[in-house]
This record gives sequence, structure tokens and C-alpha cells, in this order.
Amino acid sequence: MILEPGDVLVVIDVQNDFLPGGRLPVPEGDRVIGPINRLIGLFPHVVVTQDWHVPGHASFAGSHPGRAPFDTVALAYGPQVLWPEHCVQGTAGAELAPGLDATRAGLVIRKGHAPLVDSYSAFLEADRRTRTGLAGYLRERGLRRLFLCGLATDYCVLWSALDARAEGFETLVVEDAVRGIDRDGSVARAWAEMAAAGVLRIASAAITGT
Ligand code: VGL
Ligand code: ZN
Repeated sequence: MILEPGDVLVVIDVQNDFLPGGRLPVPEGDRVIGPINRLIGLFPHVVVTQDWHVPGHASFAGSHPGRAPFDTVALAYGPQVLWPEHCVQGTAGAELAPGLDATRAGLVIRKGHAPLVDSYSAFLEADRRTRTGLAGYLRERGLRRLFLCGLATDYCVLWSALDARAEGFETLVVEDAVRGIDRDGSVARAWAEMAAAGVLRIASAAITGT
């Protein structure tokens, strides 16, 4: 695959809390860093996202007395999976993985900072109304084709990929540069949902630059 001037690498939530040893570890989450660093060197544009919660965020199990991580509760906008406390603004767990070479990123977009609203998607918060501004940024910069990588396949990568398609972007997920949380077959379901929405899969080795 030859990259074009309108191509952008979108690096999703490669943060300490999602790596082995973090508060919400994604199995093999650290394995995405090598392929992503190689891709960062190839792409004309790089955007990075960070999960960026306030303390006591509504997606934390600890904010709901009697509830445990991975329970589902009803919030104002619908069902919400509860998570261990993770990616709290300003903490070490919320920092980008130290091995990630994010120096070339032109934009860091932070999401999930409203106390009562989660945001898996890099485009649209879980109320499905509040926009992060990413679609506007990409359009203003003339970026049309998105290559998604990072964590986690079945949550933030999935929702970002579906919303990217809904916004009309050509969307590819770099299959060896993502890892999933994988509860009850959620990774397999995520790939099926993305395929049905027209999201393409590509191996990082097939991306060779301009
Ligand atoms: C994520 C669960 C909670 C993710 C973020 O980055 O996929 N998953 N917050
Ligand atoms: Zn989160």
C-alpha cells in the first residue's frame, strides 16, 4: 500500500493504564508499540488520542456504590459498562506509553473528560451528541483516509472506526497494531461489526510509505 498525502495515522489510547501492569490492562497491549512507531515514521499526518477522565468519572465502578468493574449500569444516555478507575487526568496511568514515539503527532485529542459521559470514540462521546472536534480537524486539513491503531480493538478502536465510517472517511484498521480487552468474544464481534460497516483491515507490513 502506497501512502497518499491525505492519509492519517490515528493512534488510539496507547496509555500506561492500558498496558500490562496498568489499571485496565489490555492483554499484549504493549505489543502494538513497535508496529505503531514504524508507522509513525511513514505517515504524512499523525493524530494521537488519550482517554482522559476526571476523578470519580461515571464510567468508574467506584463511582457506583455496590457495583463492580464490568457491570453494566444505566446512565442518562443508555447502558454503560463500568471499568476500574483508569486514565485519570494528570496521573502517570493517563500518560502516553513512554515507548511510543508520539513526537510527530500534529494533534493530541483527549476524550472522556465530561464527568457524566464516557467516550470510547475519538469522534463522538457516548451521549452520541457531543463532538470531539476530530472530524472537523480532519476535514479542514484535507485528510480523507484514516488508518487506526492502538487500544482497545473492541472498545475505543471499534467505536472510532464505526464513527469514522459514519463521517464518510475511508477507514482501515491495522490488524497487528491493535489489541483487545476481549470479554465474551467481543474482539471477534468487533471485527465483524467493523467489516459490516466497510472498515478495511490491513497488516502493518503491507504499508510501505510514499
Ligand atoms: C477504553 C474502556 C474504557 C479503550 C477506554 O481505550 O478502549 N476502554 N475506556
Ligand atoms: Zn476510559
